[in-house]
Amino acid sequence: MELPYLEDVSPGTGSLPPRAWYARSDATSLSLNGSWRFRLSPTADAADDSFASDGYDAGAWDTVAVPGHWVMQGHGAPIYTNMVYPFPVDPPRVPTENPTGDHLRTFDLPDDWPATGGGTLRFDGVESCARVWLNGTELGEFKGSRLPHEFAVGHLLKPSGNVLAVRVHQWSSGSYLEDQDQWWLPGIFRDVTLLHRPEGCALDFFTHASYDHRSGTGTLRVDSDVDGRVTVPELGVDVAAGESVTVAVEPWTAETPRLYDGVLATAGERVPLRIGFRTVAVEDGVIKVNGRRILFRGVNRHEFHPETGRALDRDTMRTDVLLMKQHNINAVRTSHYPPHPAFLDLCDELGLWVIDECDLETHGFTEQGWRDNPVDDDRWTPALLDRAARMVERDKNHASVIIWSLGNECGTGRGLTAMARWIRARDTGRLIHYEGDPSCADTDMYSRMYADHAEVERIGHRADTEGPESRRQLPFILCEYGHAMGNGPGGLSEYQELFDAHERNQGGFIWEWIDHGIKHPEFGYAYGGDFGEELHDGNFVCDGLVFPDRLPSPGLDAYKRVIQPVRFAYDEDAGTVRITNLHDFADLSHLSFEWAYHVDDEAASEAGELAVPPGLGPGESVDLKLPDPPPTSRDAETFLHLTAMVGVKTNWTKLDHGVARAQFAVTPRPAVRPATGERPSQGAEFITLGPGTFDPRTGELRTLNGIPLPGAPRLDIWRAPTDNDNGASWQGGQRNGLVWRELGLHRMQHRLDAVELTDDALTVRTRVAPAARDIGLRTVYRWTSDGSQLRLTVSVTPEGEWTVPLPRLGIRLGLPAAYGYAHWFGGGNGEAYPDTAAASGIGRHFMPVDRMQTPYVRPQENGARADVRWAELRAGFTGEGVRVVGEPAFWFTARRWTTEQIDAAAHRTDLTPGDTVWVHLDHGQHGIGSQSCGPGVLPRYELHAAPAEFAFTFSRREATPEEEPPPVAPPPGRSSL
Ligand code: IPT
Repeated sequence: MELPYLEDVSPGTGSLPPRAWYARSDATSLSLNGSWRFRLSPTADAADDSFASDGYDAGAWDTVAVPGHWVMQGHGAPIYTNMVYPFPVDPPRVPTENPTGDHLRTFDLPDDWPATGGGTLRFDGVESCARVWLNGTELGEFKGSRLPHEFAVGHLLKPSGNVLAVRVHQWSSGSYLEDQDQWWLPGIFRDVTLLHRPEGCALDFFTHASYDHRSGTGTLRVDSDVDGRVTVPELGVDVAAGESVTVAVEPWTAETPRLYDGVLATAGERVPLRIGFRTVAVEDGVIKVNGRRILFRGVNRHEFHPETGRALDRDTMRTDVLLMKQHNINAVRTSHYPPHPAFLDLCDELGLWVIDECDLETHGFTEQGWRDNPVDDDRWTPALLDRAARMVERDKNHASVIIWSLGNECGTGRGLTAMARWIRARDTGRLIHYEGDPSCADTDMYSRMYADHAEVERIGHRADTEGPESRRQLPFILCEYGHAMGNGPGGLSEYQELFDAHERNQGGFIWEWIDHGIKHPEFGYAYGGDFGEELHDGNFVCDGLVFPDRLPSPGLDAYKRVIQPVRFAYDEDAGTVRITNLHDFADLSHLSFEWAYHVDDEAASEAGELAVPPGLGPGESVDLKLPDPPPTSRDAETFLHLTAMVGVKTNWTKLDHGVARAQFAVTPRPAVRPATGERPSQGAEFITLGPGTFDPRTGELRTLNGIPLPGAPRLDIWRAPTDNDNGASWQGGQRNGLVWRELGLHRMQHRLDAVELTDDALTVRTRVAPAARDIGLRTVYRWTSDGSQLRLTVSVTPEGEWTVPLPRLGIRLGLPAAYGYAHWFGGGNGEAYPDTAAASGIGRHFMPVDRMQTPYVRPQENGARADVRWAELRAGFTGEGVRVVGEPAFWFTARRWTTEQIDAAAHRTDLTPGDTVWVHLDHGQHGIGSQSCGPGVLPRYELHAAPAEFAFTFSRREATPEEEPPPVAPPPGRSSL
């Protein structure tokens, strides 16, 4: 049976050979973006193609914006699946129900459109298969959604009334090659442009610009299909295309993105060139650029916008690059397809290493043990080679692109080998990446995703003995790690240590940059299943370092600290700091340094500039003497703060932007004064002890300083499981979130054993345990007072066999809604958990309780602040309130809803503030880890059920009407900018 074009395995017919992409030349062009006529049909052939012929009246059709996806514009709906195909696997056939969008646009040529020459029609991206007509003549059809396709159309153009018709099928044979973990979003989602092609215009050209770090020279050769001259005025270069020239240059690196403007002039066209000189090679088993080892501090970036899907405007692309740069990120893997080419222009200009990945993934074939996998079937090889060529030809002139990636999650096969061979023959100046083949037969590096720390350490020692010997000679990267789904990822610092310790471990790319939550009137942000999909993978699509609106998450703040390019090490005895430049190329001349001593919560009592030699080269260290710390009274704490800020004009951030910081305790935390001596008294209705009144029957605290408590303090071990607590089904190890629930840790019962009054204390003895289990926690609350303060000591003794870590261990209490302003001395200002605390700095923080919430798209445990010495909840910024001092320091969380409500919520909009401020004072929190698609919590961050004792001292905080209200802290994530 002969298959129709959308189902045959060919990449298409009628288009021009792929070539270099450039935004503008002196040739005229016409953008065909804008409002197009649109008609949606349920099947590929429901409507005839007469709409493409001259004179068709589409006046009754709807309209859509191009670039755009029709499913984001009210026609049909998005579908989210991770690796399964949302249609039967029967390659290359696709379902009869195949949403098909007919697009129509009429246009006139502008008045200055030259009368001579040709024209090229360019589509930068159409998902997944398009058939194209101009003025009634069929041009051809194509697949390869995130790749450009051009057609020669000069002979068909008329001055006015041109009719461009495009039929787009959601499903095609190409869909089998595009099984990336993302929303399925059909449509013409990138630009459509008509390019004038003057006589003698440029065709394809390839800029080769290498750098010899020994001589400090660059060698330039621009190969061009058409004769021409290459000029680079700044370098005095004026040579024929194809001719090499060697001159002294400054090299391009991601840290020092030096570009030289040039021109390729053919007889009929002048094409601007942006040239970056750099040489990429593997030497001694290490990836080197310009002779130096590089370390990827990377992210995986999908193209995503919560309202327009993968149709991104230039501002959004720039925002992404700027946010990355501002968070110390130096590399992007364009998971899992070539991005809009303008994004790569930004990477060239602002400086990011790029792994450019081909638009290829066949992950769904794992469901059948990779049987019939297109990448191991010669019939599909032409389509694979077409994709490789379209990526390489389009992007080959970008300095930022240093590695080509064959695709993602395709298993193994001959087709991949064919792609690698073709790429190597075409481009000898870059390396090849592919993760899915452990033999590394086709690649220049060994790459893994989600390998745990122990494995990365083994690999670092080149002791990964399970693979072929040849692989151990290769450099290593983690193309995906640190799964940023919901709260987390945890354990990044420990990976960074392994990257720093082993030359072979050249860093990695966090999965992933952005949550793909789609803006939704009811849910806030929608994820898989919210559009009624039959088959979907839920919120697995929300696993980014930035929220859908690009607000940085605490995970991004933490990552910024973990990868900061300056290390500070304080030697308390010597009174010195060692500063190490962790850049790969740059010295420190762009940074200014400061030291400051902060005494307790007061402003710096001393601060000054730190005279770091600006010429300190990459990898070099310097020891600097610090001024002596100021004298500190017995009840204050002193911290040394060290910061590195941008001190020169840059194109990626403002002056004084913080790049690196560190904090060191100079004095120990002073002991907390004991609150004892007062005798509890039993009245008719209450037991009174200092500022507290208690229920004599239950021993529960009813009022504190006269404030009635909607929730008496009591033991709490439950947290709304995070995505990383719940883990992924295919991950090894115990999935704590599920085990906790199975054990019943979300419905602990509190049995009262005794309420005892003694001379100096009220003691309440309880046992806290889940129904149906013999495990429990003996819990004793001991209350004492000095008359004005009330101290609670909690002693916990586990009983039975606890085989799981505890989610948290602490107390929870409820305050009336008025106490909605938090003020604390401790870690902040953002969220932190034991293994995600890199960005948490001790100081005085102030925030409305509403601001302390981290808005994960799927609600889950969030918002804890680490190392808190004391916290206040005030009625108003300067109002009266409750003060609590912890012994030892504690995890502080406050919110207007309960853990149970978070646990029951599916979307942000399910959470609405109640009339209680729930306060968690935790002695311990279990770590976060990365098990939603990676390793779990490292042993050192597990919270084991073990005997524990901790105390909180409550007192009244008086209003301070004269106090200047402190500036309101920025929302989570904006703090580190
Ligand atoms: C890995 C994929 O490469 C990526 O696209 C994404 O799905 C990620 O996981 C999880 O969010 S594949 C996984 C099965 C290891």
